[in-house]
Amino acid sequence: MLNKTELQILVLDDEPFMRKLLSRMLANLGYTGVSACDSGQAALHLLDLADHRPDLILLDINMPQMDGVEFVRHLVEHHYAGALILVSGEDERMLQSVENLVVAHQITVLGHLTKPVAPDLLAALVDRCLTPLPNTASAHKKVYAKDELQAAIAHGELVNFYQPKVSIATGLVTGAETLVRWQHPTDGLVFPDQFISTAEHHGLIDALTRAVLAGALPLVRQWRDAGLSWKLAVNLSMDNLLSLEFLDVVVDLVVSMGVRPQNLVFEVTESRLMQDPRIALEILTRLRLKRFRLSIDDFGTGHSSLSQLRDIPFDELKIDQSFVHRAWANDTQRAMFDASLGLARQLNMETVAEGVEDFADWNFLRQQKCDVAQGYFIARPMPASSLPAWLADWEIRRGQL
Ligand code: G
Ligand code: G
Ligand code: MN
Repeated sequence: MLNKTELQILVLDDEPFMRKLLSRMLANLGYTGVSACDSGQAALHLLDLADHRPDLILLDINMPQMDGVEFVRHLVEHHYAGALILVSGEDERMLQSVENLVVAHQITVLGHLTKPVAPDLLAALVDRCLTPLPNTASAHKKVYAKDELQAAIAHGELVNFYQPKVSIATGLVTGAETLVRWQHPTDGLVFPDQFISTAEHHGLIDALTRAVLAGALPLVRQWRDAGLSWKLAVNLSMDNLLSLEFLDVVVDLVVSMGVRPQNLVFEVTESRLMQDPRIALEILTRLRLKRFRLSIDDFGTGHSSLSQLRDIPFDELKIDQSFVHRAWANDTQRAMFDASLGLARQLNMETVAEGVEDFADWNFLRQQKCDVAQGYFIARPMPASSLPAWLADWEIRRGQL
């Protein structure tokens, strides 16, 4: 890891005063390798000199010739491997969208600073360069072939994890969501983002969902036998809703396990547009008629959340984690959170907030009177065998909330 004298920092700002100010602040913090440029062109030229490659650029996004957004695109072309801090007088929303854009280019953004720059915030951000970052999404993920996944499903290599959901008013457990993982013989525990779309693409999603359900139903049965009315949620893919056979498979499985439909929730996300929505609509409506519960998942991120809400009789609305975590700190997010909550209430739906990561999130939800919370603050997804120990611990924690 680099230390303060080794780190090469470039300040890119068209205003001489800002260049001087930032350079001085950095020097006061003990950073000695600081240089400055007044334009994107000059900075790119510097970048091409092998011994002047910066590790960090403080980038002003409003510059007269080449603006910061354009500069970032050139950085990608120049294979820039360092980090960025965005500096601007623009409002928070604007800075956030530029930051999102930079992240999409797979450049590390340590954060953004609004002018006038506060020295302690600058120090906190620049210091992040000195500590190794956790592995980012840039780590390459293996893509699995159809045959391998098919064999895995057949051989029972898929295992269910469960993430508890709790009532925000009382802290009592209301149920859990089933999240599938693949216990791969050589690759270890593989997460669904690495095989669900493969399953959808190769027509394996019904077999996968059947395996998930078969694994989950005994747990619902166990809860029922213990006198608990917890509800277990299972994720459905839109591809599960392409043929009416799926409905019969689900109903047969549930009946054979002696599980009440009221205790099973189907979470549905629309990840892409459907060719024929009529079959999906029929399956969902008939599931609901049989008293299964329907939940609209990742609300606010799909293709047509509002029209789904209009057309499908959902019981529950899950507010996507991108609107939940830190909603209390971000006006835009908070507006979306409040709007989603209001919509759900008007439609008499139960509201579930996902991505509840800390006490501040929990407290915000409690004030907003959201019904149910799910997230790392309560519990991470875990194997069924870990649920009793978690519950014992939660019983203590919930008393302290
Ligand atoms: O924890 P996590 O990485 O498990 O979940 C990632 C995504 O995978 C979530 O969006 C979740 O909806 C999806 N997912 C998890 N289990 C299943 C499943 O059994 N079927 C489908 N279709 N999606 C699932
Ligand atoms: O089905 P859905 O897209 O809602 O899946 C939830 C996903 O979010 C899973 O990948 C799960 O592991 C993940 N998750 C659950 N709780 C949290 C949380 O508090 N924070 C974050 N970042 N992810 C979470
Ligand atoms: Mn879900």
